Amino acid sequence: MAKLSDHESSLVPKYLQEDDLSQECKELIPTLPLEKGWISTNFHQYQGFWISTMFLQATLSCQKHFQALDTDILLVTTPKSGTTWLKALTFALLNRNKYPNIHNNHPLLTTNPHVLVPFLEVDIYYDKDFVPDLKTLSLPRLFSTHIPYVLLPNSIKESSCKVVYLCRDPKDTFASLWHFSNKVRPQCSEPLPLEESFEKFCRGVCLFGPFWEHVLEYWKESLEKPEKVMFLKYEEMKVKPNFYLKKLAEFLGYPFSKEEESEGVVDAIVNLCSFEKLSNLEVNKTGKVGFGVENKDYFRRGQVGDWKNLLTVEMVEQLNTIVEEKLGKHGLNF
Ligand code: PAP
Repeated sequence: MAKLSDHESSLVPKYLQEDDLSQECKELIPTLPLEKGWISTNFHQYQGFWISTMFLQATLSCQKHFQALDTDILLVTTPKSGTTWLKALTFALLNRNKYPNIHNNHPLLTTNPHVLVPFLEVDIYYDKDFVPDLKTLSLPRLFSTHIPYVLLPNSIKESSCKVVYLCRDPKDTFASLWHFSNKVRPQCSEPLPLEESFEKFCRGVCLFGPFWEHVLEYWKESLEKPEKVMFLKYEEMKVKPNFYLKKLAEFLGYPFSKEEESEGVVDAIVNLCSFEKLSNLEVNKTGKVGFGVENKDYFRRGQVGDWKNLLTVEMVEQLNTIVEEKLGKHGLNF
């Protein structure tokens, strides 16, 4: 790809700037299988997972530089599995004493959840020349990532930090991903043909895919180390958000007291973080997150089963069969 001039670079959102690569990445890329990306130009298959050029570089940088603390909390998802929601809920629960007045003055009322909880690969390690000092952050440090388990920095696996994994019915994940990709693709590009994108998703070719391998790794970890990895499902959280928020608080070591429950703190956090509330805030209707995606693009419908408005009967059968074969035998169903 030809290098952009400074002026051109300033017009292109950060997530589409792909020409400023580390030497390590430049040497690695030609050795990896290649596919066309959904949003970015390319995907590279690294240790079994399809990753865009810049996220590959950021993943390598994260592996090299990130030092987990025992008190850290890491929120993990495949893209479009409910990341924004999980970030909001976890931020609000950890900071409930700092911001007791949820209806006035709460950061989530004026700041997008992605700004409050940075992604390791999107916000922290994206730039090849800059490794931020994370020692000054207040504890517990809260980060998020889409990085597959196999590619996480060792210190995350070896420390006692907590990992919260949220997954979503792959049919809705695919639908959300397809809509999102069409919104944030470079302006001059055509919309992604649905059939072609679906075929790629079924082959595992999507950001940090295959979807099922990503989910399975964290599912197995959660079974082996339930004190370290908590596994949540979007659909279950939609049905019983209060129940799962309390479970999350217990898992993280910040349980709600009886007084807090009777004072309605759990309800207040669930309401504040609901799709209806967040998507209607001015901050989430305007503005952009640091890497250039518009805040509003993180809020579409926020429903379970919206795939029914997109997928054909044949597509549903095909995806259900794959998911049953890959995940059903491990006890994971949607
Ligand atoms: P990311 O992985 O790219 O960060 P993520 O937040 O997982 O994004 O994806 C957005 C999806 O979560 C959208 O789903 P949809 O396309 O099916 O509508 C978005 O609507 C949904 N979402 C965002 N905020 C919430 C929320 N507070 N509650 C439930 N769903 C939400």
